[in-house]
Amino acid sequence: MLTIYSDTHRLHYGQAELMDGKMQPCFEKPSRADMVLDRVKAVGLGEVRGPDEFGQSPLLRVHSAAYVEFLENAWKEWSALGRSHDALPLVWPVRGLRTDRIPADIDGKLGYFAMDAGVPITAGTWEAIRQSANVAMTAMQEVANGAKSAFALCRPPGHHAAADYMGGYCYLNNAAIAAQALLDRGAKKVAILDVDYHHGNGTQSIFYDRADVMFVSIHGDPMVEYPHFLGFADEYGAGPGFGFNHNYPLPHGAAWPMYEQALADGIRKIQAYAPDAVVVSLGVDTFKDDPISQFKLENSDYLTMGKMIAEIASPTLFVMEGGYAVEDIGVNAVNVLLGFEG
Ligand code: SP5
Ligand code: ZN
Repeated sequence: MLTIYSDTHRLHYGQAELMDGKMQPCFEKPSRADMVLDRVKAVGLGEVRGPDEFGQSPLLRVHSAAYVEFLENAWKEWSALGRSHDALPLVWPVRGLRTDRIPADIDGKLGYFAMDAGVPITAGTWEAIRQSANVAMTAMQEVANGAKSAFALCRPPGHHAAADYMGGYCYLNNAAIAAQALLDRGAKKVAILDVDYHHGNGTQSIFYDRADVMFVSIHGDPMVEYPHFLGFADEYGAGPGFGFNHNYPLPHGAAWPMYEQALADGIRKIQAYAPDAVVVSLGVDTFKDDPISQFKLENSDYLTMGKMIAEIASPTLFVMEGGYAVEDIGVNAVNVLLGFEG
């Protein structure tokens, strides 16, 4: 399987995030991608290539122009105030507050375009997120051109980012951008299977009212897990999209037997949909030793996961999302790819 990877991810390295009431070193850090790349090479998965440049048009197919412009200029506006630490949001327009105007100052904009404070913007963030989307697009192109599969080793991840907000370490929704690009290149139906531990709220919301993208997600129950405000089992889609969204919230402590049942059911839904291509939002924060997550998958379970995904028998693009047990992230992510290849 071809892997697309760019070193540019290193330009995005947030210093700290607020977790459990404390500022702590960011869990979403460059060594994550390094570990996955090392494993890709160690097992000889296949060629590793850099991304092509796709410019802003594929981003604007899923994100609003105002949001993309905000991402591009945020660091400039922040640092112009003499601030050299990460830009972070600190105020949000919740119930009853005005969202019909975009604030003019950067502190207001950060809150307007964010769902949480897990999204530091640094000097290199724009370049890194742009390139992460290019990585997804380049791997997408491979699948659009007839490859059975490809791996987009994206960093930063994307699935919490919606049309006009960032959150949960995510800025541009790489999987959604790739799925839309597959449709723009002739696919009639694309299924997105999100196996990250956290619900892919951004991806779900982007495609919620559409029938040309089916979204299936298995994740920690939002009653007790981030992102808390989306990802429940009764979210089936809206309007023409009704019946094309399927969530499988699972309790803390879920191990492979329970996970496998949800995955098998989600895969049956995708098979019935008969998509022209599948995009897998590949997070491996379902691992038993993940420092911020509560599922109990083992290294070998990821081989089985890959094998089950292969049974969909559709061209498949794997897009890297979360996973914070850095020692095991490479083994687990690449096990899915090896299991897929059989
Ligand atoms: C892409 C991705 O996986 N994003 C995850 C963002 C999670 N952000 C907040 C997690 C809060 C978890 N609280 C757990 C407490 C552990 N001490
Ligand atoms: Zn996650």
